[in-house]
Amino acid sequence: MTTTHVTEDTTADADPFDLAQQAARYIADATGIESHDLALVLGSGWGGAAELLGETVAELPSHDIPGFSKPAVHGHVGTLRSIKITGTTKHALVLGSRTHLYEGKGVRPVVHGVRTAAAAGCSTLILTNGCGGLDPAWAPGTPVLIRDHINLTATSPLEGATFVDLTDLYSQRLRDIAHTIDSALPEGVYAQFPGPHYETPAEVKMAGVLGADLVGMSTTLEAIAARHAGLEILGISLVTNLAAGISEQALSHEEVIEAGQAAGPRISRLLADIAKNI
Ligand code: 8IG
Repeated sequence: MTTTHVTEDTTADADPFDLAQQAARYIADATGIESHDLALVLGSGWGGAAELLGETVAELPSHDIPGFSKPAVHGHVGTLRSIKITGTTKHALVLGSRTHLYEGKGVRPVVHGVRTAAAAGCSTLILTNGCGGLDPAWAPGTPVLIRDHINLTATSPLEGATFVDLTDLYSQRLRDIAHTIDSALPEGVYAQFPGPHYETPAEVKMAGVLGADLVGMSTTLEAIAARHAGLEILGISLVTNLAAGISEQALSHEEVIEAGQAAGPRISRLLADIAKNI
């Protein structure tokens, strides 16, 4: 007798764009908001930003939405919120957690949230993250606008002959808006490593030689999928630690969480002010 192994995951084989459409349909039905305008992905340290954006219309556990899975990292919030942005007629979709490439589920789940945001009507996407900084002048807690990225994951969210232009991937127009809120916001190039380990000092040095100012484990694959889906993108990193070898200190996840919490009120205000002006 042969036994067949049947997994519960029926989404793995689904067309990723169909799955995003299903998720968007679910969100429209569950929130009562037929079309959203703006999506935000909240990374490490950015969890408090949603409260300042406006009035929460609905909050959905992410794992109830087609194609979404439970968050893997402590400190990440596994909900999706629909928020009416104060002082505007716009509705924001706030993704409180992301799936990381290092979870080993492949690239499709990593970019499902972004594709869902596009399917839900969003035209703008704000990607945030916590990361390591290469510039010693950027103390833990410093927010940095992403000007460009280096994708060191050796993969892409796009499949087949999908040749997408990534010039001005991180919109100059949106960076200009961010600078009207805080003209002193620095800009940098973000390099995505696969993780989950942090870099060695030699890898950080390599990233610097290649032109990176920030090192992290997210964002670039999402930005690529977002551009493909037609979204205009703003990326903001929170430097939660100096990258390995830039300071004498070893890296710890606790330190990362603490730096995020300390910077929380300031960066939440910043993000809300930017979102209101988009
Ligand atoms: I928070 O120093 C955070 N995420 N790759 N390196 C990488 N990811 C990070 C880091 C870091 N800090």
